Amino acid sequence: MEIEKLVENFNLKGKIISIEEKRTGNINNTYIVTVEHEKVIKKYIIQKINTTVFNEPYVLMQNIENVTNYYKNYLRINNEDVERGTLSVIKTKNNKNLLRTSNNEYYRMYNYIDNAVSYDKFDDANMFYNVGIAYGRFVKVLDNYPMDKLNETIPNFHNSKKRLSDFLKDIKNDPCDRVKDVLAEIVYIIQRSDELSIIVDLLDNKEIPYRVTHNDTKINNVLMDLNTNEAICVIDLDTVMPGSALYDFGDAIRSGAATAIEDDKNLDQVTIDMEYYKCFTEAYLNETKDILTPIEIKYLPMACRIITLELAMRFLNDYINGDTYFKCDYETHNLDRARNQLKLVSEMELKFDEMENIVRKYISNNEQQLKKTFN
Ligand code: ADP
Ligand code: GN1
Ligand code: MG
Repeated sequence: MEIEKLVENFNLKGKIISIEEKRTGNINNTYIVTVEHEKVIKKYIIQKINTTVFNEPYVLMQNIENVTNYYKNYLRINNEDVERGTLSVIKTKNNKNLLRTSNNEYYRMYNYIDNAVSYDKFDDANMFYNVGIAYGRFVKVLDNYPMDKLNETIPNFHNSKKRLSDFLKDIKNDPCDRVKDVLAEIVYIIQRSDELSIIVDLLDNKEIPYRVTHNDTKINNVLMDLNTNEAICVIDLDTVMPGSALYDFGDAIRSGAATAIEDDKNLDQVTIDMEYYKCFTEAYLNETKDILTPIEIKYLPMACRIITLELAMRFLNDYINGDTYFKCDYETHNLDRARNQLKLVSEMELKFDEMENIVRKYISNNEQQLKKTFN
């Protein structure tokens, strides 16, 4: 359905001046709507929810409303910017947080956060430092959020162990006859299959706690102020669910400390920049070191390898299944993404000692914690 027609269903005033598609993100469709009312120009975000991925859109929106209201309350109490510090859902004229069209499509609307942008790659490590503060604060703000009030929007989303067994089944079925072309990549993943169990086992054995986690902590899910480069708002809250903070730390490093974007075909360009890794880790630990447990802190570097391997496997799995999950621009897009992420895993393995030393260094002012963490 035409976006212009849909906008009329939401509770806002004015005349539409322009609608522009924002082509970042691999799942939903995002549009920026510019409206003029009494000579004032205002922007909104309208998004079509991918219901193949999120099959309970009302449940998902309930989570987002609850979490953003909780976040706003925190910002208000701390005298911070309530308008720009988190997303604000714009309701429909029928006071619903979601618009369902006659052909069963689902759309939602947010206030556009002005004077801010997201990046797929930073050319300044300080910006990644600022993202570390934002994702660290996310853990802090939601530390006491009642987890039983959160719905699981995608069950087993970061259950890397289950993802591995699904992957092995799909290899057997080989629905598109593509397995023969990706044997080396499959072997690479299987050789590391034990690693995919580490975080799931720690959670299952209650060695680390479930927390309210974001689960999609790419750097382009943080809006950065255009003037100050500060990280002002964590967005893309579709996957906020109970999970492990380890995946969130790892996913941010995977996307922000990589020297190339995740679908760069030139694998020579793909490695992890240790200066970026250091900046994010310092900022994130400054915010969370009193919350995270020693075991969580110990596994932060390993989590970077695990989430990168998990995502490589997800991209390869989607390629094997005929590209039904992630948006693709060309036939081997998922395969290129998988190869890129596998190269990043290899690079992280090479630099692993250094990654561990950096975590050690940032908690070294607390001798007791250091002992407990690394013994
Ligand atoms: P996806 O789930 O497809 O990744 P996102 O919610 O992350 O979708 O939105 C895609 C992009 O749109 C973001 O990276 C950001 O640049 C922009 N965006 C999303 N919401 C807002 C907002 N409220 N204000 C300003 N820009 C936004
Ligand atoms: C998807 O929606 P987006 O583009 O922020 C995916 C993440 C992946 C990411 C890889 C719900 O995130 O899990 O890490 O692509 N989101 C979902 O770029 O599957
Ligand atoms: Mg996003």
